[in-house]
Amino acid sequence: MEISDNCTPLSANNESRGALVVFEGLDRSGKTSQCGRLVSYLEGLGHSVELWRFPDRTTSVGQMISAYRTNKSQLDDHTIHFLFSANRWEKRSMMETKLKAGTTLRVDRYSYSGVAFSTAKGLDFEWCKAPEIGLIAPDLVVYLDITPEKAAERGGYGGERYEQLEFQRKVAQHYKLLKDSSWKMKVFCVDCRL
Ligand code: FDM
Ligand code: MG
Repeated sequence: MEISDNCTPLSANNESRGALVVFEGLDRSGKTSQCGRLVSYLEGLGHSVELWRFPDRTTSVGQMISAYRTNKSQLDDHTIHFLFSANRWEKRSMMETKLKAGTTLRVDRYSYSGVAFSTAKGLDFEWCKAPEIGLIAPDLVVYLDITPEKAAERGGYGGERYEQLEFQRKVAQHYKLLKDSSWKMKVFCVDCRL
């Protein structure tokens, strides 16, 4: 079963609603710069668009996640998995409100990161997908397809818990298992324009 099957489609017949566009990829795959470009492009076309990212560090759950990621706290793998998911749940109603009001959300990481990173640690696939059931289904997932080796060459690599080449290789394999019909694979290119 695909992750998007677990998520709730948002009134597919409502043409005035915004789109939920998710960017996924390894750490240092270029999601953040691609995301800025897409937002500027859509704004230029007159769309209402916002840039979101998960984890969202502004919430109290997000701060617990930040402490874990920077090795300031230790948490059981299952516990941190739930925190990442809870961080999406606490933004769900705001996400629905924005989409229904016609705002397009371009989101840096979503449920696919949650499952790819936790299953790369060895957690069970079905168990990892379960807390995502009921989140809003993306309209499009753009996967930035950079190799783990190429990502590791980029500046500042290694500063965070998950930025280890061996681990990122496993994450890349697990991402490939998640690919479904909502995905568009995008080969990494520093100068690419969306
Ligand atoms: N990450 C991110 C997870 O392990 N699970 C999740 O649900 C999410 C959203 O946290 F290494 C990982 C992926 C990445 C780190 O992401 C934070 P950024 O994009 O590097 O800030
Ligand atoms: Mg990162």
